[in-house]
Amino acid sequence: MAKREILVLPDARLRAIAEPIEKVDAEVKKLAKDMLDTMYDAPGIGLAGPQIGEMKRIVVMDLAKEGEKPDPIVMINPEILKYSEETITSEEGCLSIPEIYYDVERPAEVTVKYTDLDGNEVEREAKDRLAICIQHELDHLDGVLYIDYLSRLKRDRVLKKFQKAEKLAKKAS
Ligand code: GNR
Ligand code: NI
Repeated sequence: MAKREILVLPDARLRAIAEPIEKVDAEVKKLAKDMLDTMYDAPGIGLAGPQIGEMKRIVVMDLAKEGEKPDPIVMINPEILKYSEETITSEEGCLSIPEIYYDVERPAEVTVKYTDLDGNEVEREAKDRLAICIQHELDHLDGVLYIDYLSRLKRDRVLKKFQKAEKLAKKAS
């Protein structure tokens, strides 16, 4: 089990665009495993490459509830093909923005296309928590965070809090 460090705001890597993965090789499989280990340990329901400083288009998720059997999902080079008109609002959090939670409105259903760990192309329709998680994780691959959907006032408040925390941490070290 290889747990990796999760980057938090204001790390610039969280704002960068991740690169497509060219081939699903042993290195990519190892990365997916490290990401799942890191996500389960956190614990979280999803994790994107950039959150551990791997600037690659890969995300992992597991939406199984406590007590259910694990249901790991790995998406390589994922793309959303279709968004529903209908939206849902739900509270989101992010392992890279610890201890902050806000309501976000997003399309309620998506169709996503991706390559799986066997190198197969998969198309899948998602709704509810999975649809939200897919959108949240795919945003990370383009340097987008859920706080970007809040009012400027709320977003700036969050950013300031983490900028200040980083300054204090630097001074202490
Ligand atoms: O663990 C997580 N929970 C969560 C809750 C609501 C909406 C999205 C998420 S994803 C988050 C883990 C994370 O930061 N993934 O990038
Ligand atoms: Ni996140």
